[in-house]
Amino acid sequence: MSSALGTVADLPADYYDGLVSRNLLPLWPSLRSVLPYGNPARKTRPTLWRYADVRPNLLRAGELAPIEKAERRVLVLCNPGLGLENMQATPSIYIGLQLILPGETAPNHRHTPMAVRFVIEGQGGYTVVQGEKLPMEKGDLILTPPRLWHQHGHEGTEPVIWLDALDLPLIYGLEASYAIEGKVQTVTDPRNASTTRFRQGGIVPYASLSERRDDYPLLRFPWREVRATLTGLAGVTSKDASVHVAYVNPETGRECMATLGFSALMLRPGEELRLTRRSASSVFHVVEGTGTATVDGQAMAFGESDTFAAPTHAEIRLANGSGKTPAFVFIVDDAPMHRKLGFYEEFD
Ligand code: 1HN
Repeated sequence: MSSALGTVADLPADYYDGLVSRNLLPLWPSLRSVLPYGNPARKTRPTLWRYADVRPNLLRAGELAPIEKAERRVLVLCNPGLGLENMQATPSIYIGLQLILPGETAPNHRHTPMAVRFVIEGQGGYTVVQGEKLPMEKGDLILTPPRLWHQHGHEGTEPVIWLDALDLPLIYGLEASYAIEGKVQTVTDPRNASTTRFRQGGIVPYASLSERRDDYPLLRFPWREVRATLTGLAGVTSKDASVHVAYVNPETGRECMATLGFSALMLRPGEELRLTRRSASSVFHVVEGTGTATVDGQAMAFGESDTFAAPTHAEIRLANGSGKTPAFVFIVDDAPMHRKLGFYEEFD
């Protein structure tokens, strides 16, 4: 039964002021705002960040902010609905575009938020995670799990730019976000052995069957393999099903990180797709192709390397702008967190 609840104005002013002076508040005037009926209140706006707008500003940051003065040279993709200063693409997802120039190194540290890198352009970049050197090619996904040491470097000749996705808004909101500085790591595994060990889905080192499972057995997912998998999948997927793969822990088959989830979608030539509406918020990054995203009725034309955000419970439609070539999109969402907390939902 829905009925209007009492307001602060209904209360004697001296009573209300007395509550406030004792650090107390009545719940009922605010109950509908923190717990609305039917749908959550959402401040997150469907927002598109064009790479053509970000890139020149990021390259300018390369001139304005030496790496020693920046530690990480990043422009943050801030959702205007959430307040730019809060650095949230969605309520739980932080997204930044990071630039590293030839010869630069970004110092070793570890922190409580988890991070992933998704490479946008440039050759020769690398991240070292716990001694394992992970090469960064366009489209590769690199995991830097919570509390693991990581540093970046660049052995190439052109600028390297990647997208960082972190669960920072959540961890900061928990007042649990902090970092520890470290000495430069010694590379103990120059060959990125984890990506060799788990080269192919469905085939794992035999010891995985009996050994204690690693929380993060695979730290780098090469785009070459993901793209080939999507292209193959398109050949065996019916027209009315989406061509969509998830990045998982190869030992458990479950999500590879605890809080945020990662997936890649192929839009076949001419395809128009309505995604299942669900409780999770998400960020989409275009790897290849052009098209239109319509999020809660707002149409946004996208091209290669553009990034856009969709709030929780959003209605999302994606249309490939080409009838001849496929489009590929990388997706970050907070579905793993929603699932673990017991409120993940899909609608219709
Ligand atoms: C961080 O550690 C990195 O290691 C990038 O490259 C962006 C944003 C907020 C907090 C930590 C990195 C970050 C970050």
